[in-house]
Amino acid sequence: MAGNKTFTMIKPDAVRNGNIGNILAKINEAGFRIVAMKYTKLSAEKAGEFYAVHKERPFYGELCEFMSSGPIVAAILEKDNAVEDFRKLIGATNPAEAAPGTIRALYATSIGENAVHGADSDENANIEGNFHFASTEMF
Ligand code: DAT
Ligand code: MG
Repeated sequence: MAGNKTFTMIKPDAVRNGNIGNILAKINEAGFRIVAMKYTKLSAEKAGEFYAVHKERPFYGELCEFMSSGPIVAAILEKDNAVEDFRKLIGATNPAEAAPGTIRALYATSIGENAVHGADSDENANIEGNFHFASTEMF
């Protein structure tokens, strides 16, 4: 059975472009409840740890540099079928391929700077949520 929580980050490009409010509004309109949320910044080392699954990919260095280039908003979200529904809401990794109306179609600038992160499985949602939040920060 699909779980009811996912993990997201509003990435440094979207924060710099003033889109925190717009993105949170889309998340809210889509029926997600915020379980935990913080405005924070990743060190290059922490970004590297978060994206360790991609460390053999050619874009890994660029990805870690970008994700530590400015503040982000990290959040745990709750809804039925959260992981899959949130991936639908954000759209494809490459904004040029993201469906109209999705968060990446609206606010991403490029495949590397694509406005939001969304966990890709229940297991990763749990790992990523625990990476950013202590259980006492979840409501
Ligand atoms: P997603 O974020 O849609 O789950 P992913 O897990 O494949 O995509 O990649 C993680 C992030 O890495 C992605 O959001 C942006 C960056 N990335 C992926 N493919 C890339 C590429 N071809 N060039 C540059 N950055 C890339
Ligand atoms: Mg991914």
